[in-house]
Amino acid sequence: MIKTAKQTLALLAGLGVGLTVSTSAMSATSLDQVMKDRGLTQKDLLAAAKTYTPTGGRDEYLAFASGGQSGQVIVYGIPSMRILKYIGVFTPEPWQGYGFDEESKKVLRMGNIQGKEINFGDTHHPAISETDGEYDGRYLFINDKANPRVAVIDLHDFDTKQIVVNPVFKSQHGGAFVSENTEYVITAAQYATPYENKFVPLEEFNDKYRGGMTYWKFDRKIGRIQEDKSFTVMAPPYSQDLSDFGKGPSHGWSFTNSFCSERYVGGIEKGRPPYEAGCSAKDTDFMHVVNWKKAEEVYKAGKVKKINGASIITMETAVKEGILFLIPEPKSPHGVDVTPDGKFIIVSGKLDSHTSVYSFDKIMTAIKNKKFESKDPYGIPIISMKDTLHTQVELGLGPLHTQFDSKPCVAYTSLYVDSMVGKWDYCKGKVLDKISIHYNIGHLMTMEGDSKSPDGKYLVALNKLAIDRFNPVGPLHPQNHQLIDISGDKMQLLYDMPLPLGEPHYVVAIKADKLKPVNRYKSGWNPREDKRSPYKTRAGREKTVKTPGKVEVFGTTIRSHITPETIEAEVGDEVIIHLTNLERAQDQVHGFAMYGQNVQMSLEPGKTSTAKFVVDKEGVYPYYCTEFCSALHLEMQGYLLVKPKGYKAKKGKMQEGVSYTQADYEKQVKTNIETQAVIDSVVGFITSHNYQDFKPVVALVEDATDQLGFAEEAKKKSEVAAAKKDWQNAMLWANQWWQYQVKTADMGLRAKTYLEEHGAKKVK
Ligand code: CUK
Ligand code: CUA
Repeated sequence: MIKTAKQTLALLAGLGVGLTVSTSAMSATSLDQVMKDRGLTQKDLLAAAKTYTPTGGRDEYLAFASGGQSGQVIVYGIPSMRILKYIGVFTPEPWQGYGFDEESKKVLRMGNIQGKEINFGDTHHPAISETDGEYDGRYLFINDKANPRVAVIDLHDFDTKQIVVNPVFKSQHGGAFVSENTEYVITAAQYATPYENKFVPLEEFNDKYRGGMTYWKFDRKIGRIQEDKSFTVMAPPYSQDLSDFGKGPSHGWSFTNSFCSERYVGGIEKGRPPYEAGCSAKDTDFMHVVNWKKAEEVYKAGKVKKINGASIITMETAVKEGILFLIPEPKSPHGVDVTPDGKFIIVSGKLDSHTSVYSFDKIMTAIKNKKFESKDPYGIPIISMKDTLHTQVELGLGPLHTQFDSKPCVAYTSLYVDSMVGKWDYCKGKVLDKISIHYNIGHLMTMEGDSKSPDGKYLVALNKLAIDRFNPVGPLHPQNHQLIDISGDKMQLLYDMPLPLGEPHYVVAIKADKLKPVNRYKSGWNPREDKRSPYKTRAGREKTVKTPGKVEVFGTTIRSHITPETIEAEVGDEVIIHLTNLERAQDQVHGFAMYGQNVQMSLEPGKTSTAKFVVDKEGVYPYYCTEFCSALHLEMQGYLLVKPKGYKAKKGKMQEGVSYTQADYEKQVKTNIETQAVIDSVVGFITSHNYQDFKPVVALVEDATDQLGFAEEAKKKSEVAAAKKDWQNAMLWANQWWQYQVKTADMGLRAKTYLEEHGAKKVK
């Protein structure tokens, strides 16, 4: 709701009277009538009541979904299923200025592949950082399958801070998953390739193409992955798929499954049967069991081979040191999920109707007793399935991924072919319940379902197809996330949420109160590097520095102007614009965009951002604020003037649209004096209450004090001009003085309303 300055004043004049306009009278229709009109059942109403979140209400959980082909992360609330944010990760995201300001370009360009700029990512699996096996809400990791990359998002501001590129893989599906204390983030190769960046004929697939698992070292203190402390365990070309870390008793171990362990190479164009035929011929594939603690020791002892600068534990070393083992698993598995107690590993083969539960204890016993059924062609010991299986359950067709309940032994598995979720007991090996979804489910997710203590409550089904569930919008349909209530014995479908942004493969949800994001930055902050920007500019210190071939602006934004309002350059100049948002109040964001330069900045309170470009054509380039930040937002504008080389300025005065008289000036001053009275009474209200106990109010008061200071300066300028009988400037400065007053009043009003609504106490 945007008020004009006059309306704001009118409201203020009433000082609270009529501010809390009562919500509209009760709707004329009864609940029964609404049910009848919309064809709703009691069951629908129950479902609605379980998800409906009244205005101003908050969600109990926040979900972080991969954005699939959008290369982003989608944040939404549960149970309301309201989307809260898209976080730019591997793809430019204009709203956040991601990929359009210099600071974020640096992050995006960390993801270059062999020098090439990549502006696309296929995000699959988000993971929240853990402490002691519990989600701690500090960081989020996400992988890119198309290009073997991992990104780090800091949940203190929901910004992408780092992208790392896997130096040896050429694809990377199985990530990101974190170990119990986020020591490592694992990613596994999918499509085997040579590790070196060179050509190797497909005829040498078995000998020269390799898969593997990379263990990215994460440094919690700095919140970044340390590439030089990360290592890769080389593996045969078995198309390693998903992974999971052990926890509790299985901490120190990780599990990665695979498909196409036939090592089949297709070639339709040469008359060979396609990949799908050759990759599903055997009955089983291999689960890779890795002792990563041991691998870490071996890496630290320097027993690695360097390829493309990365530390590689070869298969030979892995076998010799007892790091890598294989166990047959049902054909074409897609999920490998460690149970919350860390005792079992659940694998489902897409081409098998069983879900298999492996016992970590049994695996350890076999390894300790060196009881192997054979070796694979690369000398890796194979432990038999029957020695390690705890149980198998016939759940349904196309089982994929498994998640866990808060109730012991209860798991949920997605059934792709059946389009169902199966609820079952993995200890006793029995099916408990099934529910249909719409349609063809991939992953599913329960609240904090990857942690040591899942919360249960809700389950989200991430369906591959929506088909007929929503209004048609052309051949490309939105994705369908379905919310299911799992608090009772029977699952209940609550809600369909269309997601119109890529295909989110996986999502994780954390208790919302574990997240403590900031709502403003320290002044002059570069959030991408989490430090003070060298270009921080304070109010009154704005300047434009010209050097040959370069114009560098140190500017600011505040309601409602950008300083500077004109920038002059010559054709061929490099223009660098640093802007600091001086605001401190919550949600007081400005933006910056300009004609013809592909520039867009998001200036959150306190942030300093930089735009950089070369002006190669003369002309007039308007720029403006891109966020509707205030009543005079449209006036938050300016011009970049690009002159031809060697242009000589013509003599001339600014052409004014209106001339002002003494009467105009005096009228304005009278208004200003009345406005000041209003401000004084609002200030009186605030300072007579314990406003310092309310952080958002303190921020508003800080901003209001700034604006009032500017008002004072403008007032002086108007008085100086008036003394010289320069009524034009006297009137203009008097009006600017009033503009500052209006903004002061606006913030004061917001502060006052907040205090009233939050039960502030009178202190004097
Ligand atoms: S994957 Cu897409 S449904 Cu990338 Cu985890 Cu299984
Ligand atoms: Cu600042 Cu609009």
